[in-house]
Amino acid sequence: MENITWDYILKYIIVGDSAVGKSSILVRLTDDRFATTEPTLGVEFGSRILTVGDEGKKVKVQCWDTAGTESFRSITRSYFRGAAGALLVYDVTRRDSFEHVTSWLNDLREFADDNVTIILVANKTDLCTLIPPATSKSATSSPIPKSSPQIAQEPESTVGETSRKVSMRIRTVSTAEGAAFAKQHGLMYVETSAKQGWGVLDAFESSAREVLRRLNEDELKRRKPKGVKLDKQQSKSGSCC
Ligand SMILES: Nc1nc2c(ncn2[C@@H]2O[C@H](COP(=O)(O)OP(=O)(O)O)[C@@H](O)[C@H]2O)c(=O)[nH]1
Ligand SMILES: [Mg+2]
Repeated sequence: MENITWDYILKYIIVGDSAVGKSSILVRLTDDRFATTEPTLGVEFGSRILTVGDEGKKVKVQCWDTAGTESFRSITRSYFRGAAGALLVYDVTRRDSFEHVTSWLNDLREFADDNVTIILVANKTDLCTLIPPATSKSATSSPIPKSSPQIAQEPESTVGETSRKVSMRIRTVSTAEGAAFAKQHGLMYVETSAKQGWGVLDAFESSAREVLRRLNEDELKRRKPKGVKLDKQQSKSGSCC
């Protein structure tokens, strides 16, 4: 019997085009493995307890993996409500999947709650990264440096140039472009490989940290005494005694 307790339960959704790796990201989150995935029909579900932030809060992430195909789009949208976090995924080797990010973002803005924390996920980075044999063995638990989730900063145009020259597949969306898009739209940004395990847990953990930060901020605002605002008339006639 599961006797692990948690401080928060957060609903997450994973959206993006078909075959960008959404189901693989969910399997990596729940089972920490890479498996052959069947195309998702409708929605799938998985959960995992993560330790988040300096205070080590236990957060149960309940994640809904949605189908990216047009025919399931209306079902997909119906799962958006109540999500605290959303992973918006594209495949760095498929430019069309990046171009469709705007449309997924519009869906999220329209159908998800206003305060949803969205992280843009550039997946399949292993396809265009040359992994040294020494690190490839332990790659499942060691994210490459650029995979650390971050609120998008100034794009670095040269990152990864060397590895791209010897890439197994051509990277069609650069780090700079992905990060710039995220920055422009106020999203977090992370590079991942569901296959190698790079960045996936970080994506959930750092966005959960941001969700908790926003929750605390809202809570503080609610508790703050409102004060009484006097109108002009009251303040003039309000001289003492
Ligand atoms: N090389 C590589 N392949 C991946 C990665 N993530 C998913 N895939 C493969 O991409 C295909 C689609 O993955 P899937 O998770 O089903 O995508 P979904 O349709 O977005 O849920 C499958 O063949 C996966 O094995 C990754 O990070 N790297
Ligand atoms: Mg799927």
